Amino acid sequence: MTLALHGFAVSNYYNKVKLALLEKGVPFEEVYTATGSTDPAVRAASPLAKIPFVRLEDGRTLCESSVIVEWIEATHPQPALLPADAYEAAKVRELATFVDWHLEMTARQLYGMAFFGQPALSESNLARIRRDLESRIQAFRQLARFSPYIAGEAFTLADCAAWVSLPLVSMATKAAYGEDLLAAGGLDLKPYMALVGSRPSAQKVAADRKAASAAAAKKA
Ligand SMILES: N[C@@H](CCC(=O)N[C@@H](CS)C(=O)NCC(=O)O)C(=O)O
Repeated sequence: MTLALHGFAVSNYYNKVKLALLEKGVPFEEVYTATGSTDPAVRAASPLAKIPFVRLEDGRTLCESSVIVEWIEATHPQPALLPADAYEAAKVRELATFVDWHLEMTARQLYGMAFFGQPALSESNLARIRRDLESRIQAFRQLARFSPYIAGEAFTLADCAAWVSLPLVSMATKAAYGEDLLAAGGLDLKPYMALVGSRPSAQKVAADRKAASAAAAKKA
């Protein structure tokens, strides 16, 4: 059995794991799995029915994208996506944590109205989320290096998190506030997105995401 990546190709967290697998050249198959599944096999693998999760070659499972990419790094160390130095590796994890938990999860509150046609949030919620994002974007800027990769000279796990999620923060804030809060906060993502986007792994993720979005739009 091959390693199976469960989820779908428009999900940023799915694509974070997919990017790491492709960078490492780990063979894997993709298994479409929707969120919120009540299938006992899905619930056994991912108790909150979130995606992504993986089923290993021997049938064991793991959920949570950061846990999965750490497992990939530990079992397939080359090419390394974490620095050998323990402190530098922790700095990479620090950045990935800021992207996932402080930027993306905060912006995620806007996705319903920004991307899925749900009613607009209340003015007070919009103002609270904006305040949170503005301060978190400055905190992130303090840590992010963009020299040229997010944690320095090498492509790392922090780039797997950033490349898939930072554009969503831009798009969601633009839709909700009429202003890209990352750009307004002094972050020009374009050169970074293009740099990572030129990697074969990222090109595959982007092409698959585009095809999956087009198929979903057609179905809708
Ligand atoms: N912390 C989780 C977040 C995963 C996540 O939120 N995935 C979304 C899809 S992009 C999902 O499953 N949403 C459905 C839900 O939260 O119930 C991870 O890093 O894997």
